[in-house]
Amino acid sequence: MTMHSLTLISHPLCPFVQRAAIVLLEKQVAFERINVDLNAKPAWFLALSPTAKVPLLQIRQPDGEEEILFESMAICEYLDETQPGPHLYPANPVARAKHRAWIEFGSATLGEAWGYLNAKNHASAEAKATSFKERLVQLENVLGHGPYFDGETFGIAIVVMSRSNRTRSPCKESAVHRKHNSVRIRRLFRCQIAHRRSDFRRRAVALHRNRI
Ligand SMILES: N[C@@H](CCC(=O)N[C@@H](CS)C(=O)NCC(=O)O)C(=O)O
Repeated sequence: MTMHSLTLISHPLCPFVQRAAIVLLEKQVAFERINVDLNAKPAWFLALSPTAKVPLLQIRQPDGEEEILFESMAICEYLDETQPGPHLYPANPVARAKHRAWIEFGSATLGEAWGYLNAKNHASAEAKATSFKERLVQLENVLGHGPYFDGETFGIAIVVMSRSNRTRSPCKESAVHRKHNSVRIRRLFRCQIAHRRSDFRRRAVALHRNRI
C-alpha cells in the first residue's frame, strides 16, 4: 500500500461528503478534512473542482504527485478499491450491479428530499413529499429484514441510503416553516434505515464523534 495522504474537501452538512467520510471511517483510513464555504467558494477550490461542488478527494503521493477526485461515488469506489479493510461492494457482479442501481435510486431520493425542503410553494412541497415517501417505502421494501442492504453485511448502498436523514433545511423559508419541515423529514425517516440495529448506532456515534 502506498503511503499517500488523503484530504477530503468538504462541507459540514453535505450528504455526498458524508458518504466518502463514512467509507474512510469504515476502512479506518487517516484523512484530513477541509471545509469550504459554499456561499463564498475560494478560488483554489474552484480551480480544483470541475463542478464547483464538494466532495473532492485530494491524494498526495510521497513523491509530491497530487491527484484530485470529484463526484462522491467515484471517490467511494476509489477508496473501496485502494484501501484495506472490508470491501463495501459485493464481489458477485449481479449483486454489485444491484447495489449500484439502488445507489442511484438513493441519490435521486435525496434529490426529492432536497426539493421538498427547498420547495417554493405548498403544491410543489406536497408533490416532492409524496414522491419522497413513495421512494422511502420502496427502499424499506428492498431492505427486507436488514439491518443493511445485504442483510448482515455493511456496504456502500446502505451508506448512501442512510445519509439522507441528516438533510437539513437551508434558510429559504421562515424559521417556523423550517422547523416544521425538518420535523416532518425526521418523521418520514423514522421507520427507515438509520437506527435499525445497535451496530448502526455504533457507527452513528463514530460519525458524530468525527463531526461528519
Ligand atoms: N453528484 C455530486 C453532488 C455533490 C453536491 O451536490 N454537493 C453540493 C453540497 S451537498 C455542493 O457542493 N453544492 C455547491 C453548489 O451547487 O454550488 C456528488 O455526488 O459528489
